[in-house]
Amino acid sequence: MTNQQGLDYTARPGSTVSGHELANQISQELRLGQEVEPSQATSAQVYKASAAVVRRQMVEAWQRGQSQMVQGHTRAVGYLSAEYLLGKQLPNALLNTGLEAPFQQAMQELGFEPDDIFAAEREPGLGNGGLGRLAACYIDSLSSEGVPAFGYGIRYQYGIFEQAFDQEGRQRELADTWLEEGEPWGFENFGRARRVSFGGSVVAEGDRRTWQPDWAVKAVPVDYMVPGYASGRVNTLRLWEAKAYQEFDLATFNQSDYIGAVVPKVKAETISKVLYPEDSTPQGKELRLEQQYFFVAASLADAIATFYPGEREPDLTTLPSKICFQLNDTHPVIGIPELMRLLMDEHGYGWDEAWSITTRVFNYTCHTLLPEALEEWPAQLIAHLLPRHWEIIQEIDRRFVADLQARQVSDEQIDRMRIVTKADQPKVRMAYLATVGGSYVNGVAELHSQLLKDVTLKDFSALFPEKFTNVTNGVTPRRFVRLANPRLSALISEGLGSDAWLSDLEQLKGLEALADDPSFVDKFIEVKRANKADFVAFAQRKYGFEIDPDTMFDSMIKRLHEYKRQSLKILAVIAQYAAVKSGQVDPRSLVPRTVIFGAKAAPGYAMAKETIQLINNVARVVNNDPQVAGALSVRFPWNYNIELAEHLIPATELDEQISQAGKEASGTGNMKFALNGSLTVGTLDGANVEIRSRVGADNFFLFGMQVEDVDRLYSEGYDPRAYYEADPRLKAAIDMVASGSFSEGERSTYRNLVEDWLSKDYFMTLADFSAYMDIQSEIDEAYRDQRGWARKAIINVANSGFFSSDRAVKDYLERIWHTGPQE
Ligand code: Z57
Repeated sequence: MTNQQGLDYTARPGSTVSGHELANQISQELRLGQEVEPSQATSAQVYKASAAVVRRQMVEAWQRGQSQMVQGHTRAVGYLSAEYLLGKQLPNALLNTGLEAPFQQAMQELGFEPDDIFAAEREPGLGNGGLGRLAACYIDSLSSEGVPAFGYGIRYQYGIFEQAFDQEGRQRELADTWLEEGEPWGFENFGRARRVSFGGSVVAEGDRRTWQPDWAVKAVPVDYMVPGYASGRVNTLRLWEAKAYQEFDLATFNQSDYIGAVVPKVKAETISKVLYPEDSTPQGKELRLEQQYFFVAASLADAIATFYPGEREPDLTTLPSKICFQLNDTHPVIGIPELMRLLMDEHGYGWDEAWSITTRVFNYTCHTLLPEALEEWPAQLIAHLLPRHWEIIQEIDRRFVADLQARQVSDEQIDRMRIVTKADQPKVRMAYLATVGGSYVNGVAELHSQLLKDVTLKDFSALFPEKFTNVTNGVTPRRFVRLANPRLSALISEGLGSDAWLSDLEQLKGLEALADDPSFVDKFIEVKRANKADFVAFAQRKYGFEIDPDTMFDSMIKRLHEYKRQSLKILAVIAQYAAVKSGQVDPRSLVPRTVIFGAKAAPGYAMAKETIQLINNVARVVNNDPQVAGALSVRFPWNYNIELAEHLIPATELDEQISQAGKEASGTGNMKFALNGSLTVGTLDGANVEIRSRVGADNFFLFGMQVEDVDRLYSEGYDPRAYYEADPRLKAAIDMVASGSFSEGERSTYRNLVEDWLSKDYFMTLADFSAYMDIQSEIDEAYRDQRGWARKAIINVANSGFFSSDRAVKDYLERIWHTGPQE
């Protein structure tokens, strides 16, 4: 039996196992693997045993896929990413392998609740936000499409920090101890360990230059299986762990220097110790460059060893037919000089041949428009840590400049385009290195790709237009619809007559006709109501919140960043509150809302942290004020992560995508919401543009300035204070913050925020405030008509099939990777 992609459904791992058989295997694993009687086992033990059993179900398909990949002739994809924000593995593995129903039966037989078992899993938070979650969606879709692929990254011992709020509402960061009690999915593959070296110098031997490093660590791969949905393919996510070659120095220990004896171990393990919590602004830290080189060097060597097994002098001119590497942002771009080094210094190729291979295997995805988010490494740091790479980068730059001169490019433009800046303290522009050293550069939404060509990489796109392309982001409907929202999934399958939409999401279009079918609309309303009730229970249990299910659930979940403008949302809430307090608005005239925020701030980002504190204190004041009780409440569940997203998105009715136009590269939360029947209030930014054009202007609450308006206002000279003076609602809100209403009378608490609003407001929150308030009234009007609202929501779902990561991966296959399913 095959599906449209010609994939073999019957090859689906696990699909032939009965519930009873699965129960036996789990019991056996509990008894023999954990030495516990099933009837005595804890949820954590059953979880661990279940994971082991499910893993075993996938082994055969995994091995088959691996050998087909090595022996076959289909170009594989190596996705190089410093982040993978995976979320829990067990429910996903069960769904993709067809073991969901047998597992339910098995749990019933053994006397456990599946949800209790799932709850025992700690989610691997090996990413910060959108970029890391995108990588996780893409490896799911690569497997689901049957494409031979590797995800390569770092197995951080501590992932994204756990967020807590203190008494004052400030963010506190705690270590994410996800490995505390072990973890059943990763397989430490010692046999594939690689040496990764650092430092030292370069020595000339005749006409050959070789690197003599002065220290090295062992990179040990921890392999995770990535089962495709109903495809029978299981790919590998290979996350590297850093270890010391000499873990323990006995001589030092014997001199009673117990700490000194483990210094090399500590130093080596530091490399994969912790995920950098910066999202979209780089931190120029030596350790971060060490992390980047560490995983990229190990991955490239691993890929070569995989495709040329046992060959001492492989013909690496064939490498581009074996694999291509996708650079997820600039973090892995050091791979370009590393492959040049491997080809020249280790395998004896000349520059031209090495360059021809290198530029054909690498492609680069840019995820940002913020100039400060493009990594630039001090040349001095690269020279110190990776002296041979520094030489190679200079030579790439020299040849590139010569090429530009040959094309009659002006000196001024050449200086703008140099990979290595001309300065006393030169820097290496990693985005430029990626653009020059690879075949394609893509942005992550239509608008973003256009702005890359027009602004960020303008000079490059003018000279090398064929390099530039777009792939609009996508999300996996398996995790974010099927698993997160089983009720809606069942309704969709009922409406469409099958569940084939899960691997062909454009089929959702068939729901459009049902938007005018009253009984379908009723069922849709009932699904949302039940999801809201679930969220209320979850939030009560987990956070102690008392949420009124009969309010509009209005959610803004994403990293805390000025450009995303959580400020705009909280100012609007404050303005509404102020209007009630001053008697201008009767709270009974409002559509009752629960405004829900989820956001982590980078630990060193002061303005973002002040915003978090403000939101928490607005929540404290508003939620305790009987005057607005029943009309307005604000909730800020801490530690926003995949689990929270999976609970909140299906329950949300209105989602906020309100970044300043031209700043959000794409956004992917917007897609998850649309697919789950939420309506968006948003600016024309990132992928919002494409969502709106697909779902239709009537079904999207658009407001605010567009990119051209922003540019114009900026060049005219933007004065935020004028907006403060002009709109009394805005003035009242800011005055309330400044006067200490949310800091027990203390006027200095939010000084930085208030000062910034009134004097800088770089992302023009104040300029968009009035339009934002006005659209909120329209939203209230629309919400009063519950059936009309549901109809719009259904149309959103029906027209969002494009935003599947399966479609995105197919676009990459066609436009960039030039490959497809394993043949
Ligand atoms: C990150 O999460 C994103 C961009 C970055 O440069 C870094 Br670093 C981290 C996000 C963008 O901000 C989103 O707009 C986009 O949807 C996401 O990457 C995935 O492309």
